[in-house]
Amino acid sequence: MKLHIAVAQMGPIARSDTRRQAVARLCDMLEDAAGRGAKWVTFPELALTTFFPRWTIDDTQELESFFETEMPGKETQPLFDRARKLGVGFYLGYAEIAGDRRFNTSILVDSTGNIIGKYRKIHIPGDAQSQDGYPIQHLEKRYFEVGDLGFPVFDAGDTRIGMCICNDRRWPETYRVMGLQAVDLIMLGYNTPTGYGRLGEPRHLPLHHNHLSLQASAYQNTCWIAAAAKAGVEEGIHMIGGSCIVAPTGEIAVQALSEDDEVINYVCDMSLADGYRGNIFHFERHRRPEHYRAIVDRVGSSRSPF
Ligand code: CDV
Repeated sequence: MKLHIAVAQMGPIARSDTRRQAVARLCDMLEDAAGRGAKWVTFPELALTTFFPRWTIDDTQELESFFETEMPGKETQPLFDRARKLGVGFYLGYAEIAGDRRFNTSILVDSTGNIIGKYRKIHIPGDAQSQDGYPIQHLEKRYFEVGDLGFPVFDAGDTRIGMCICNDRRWPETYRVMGLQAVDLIMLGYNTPTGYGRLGEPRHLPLHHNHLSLQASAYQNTCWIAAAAKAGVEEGIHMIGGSCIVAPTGEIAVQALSEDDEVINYVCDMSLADGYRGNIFHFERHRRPEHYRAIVDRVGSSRSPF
């Protein structure tokens, strides 16, 4: 079976940009992807606003202006309408308020404009308080709870689709839990700054680690991965691009070249996974879960330097 998919990378979104402006950009890229024949489009993490967790925001009203209370809401409805008109499904990342709980969320919307899946980010990186001495703050732990939905996989026609969000892509457990549910395609969005974390890290490394994680995971879990960045200089912080579609061979099939709004697309041969699933990664025959106890029993290795 062939599945034509697209990834819609976004350039920066300014703090002052409105939802209407962001949604118009998403609609334009949906149109572009559909025009090329794509049936699914992956948008970035927090695709409706700037990456607000880079700031300490104490004003509740301002903070809540970055969150969605309903999906679709008045301002996001046009994206759903456009998807239905074009007959294209999509993944969308956004900040969700559910009662008094806040999550970093993604949804899977089918080609009739219906939400068929929801995921809430599990690996929440960064800190709850801003850290002295770090040029880039990353305060997701201040604003988001750990997701409570696990890593579900959804049936979308003949394709089993899973989702994760940004930092999740660095953790092998993310993919293996979905691999064990026979996932065919994992969609994910990310916002990754250059220069976060280890001080003095060479500037090329974040992009290298991005592709390293995606390529190894697609191969080891015999699935396609569609990964969409928010890229470019957003509010003074450089965000990596490198949005891509990765094959179960571990190869990058296609990659964005710009750090701006850019659609990339690829006709995926879904049978590429079969050779691996039937042999080297035949899970039932070769996995040895009796030796993997530590993965669920232990959280860390107690060798953390801090
Ligand atoms: N949005 C993210 O989850 N960003 C992290 C940063 C903090 C490194 C990432 O893993 O890319």
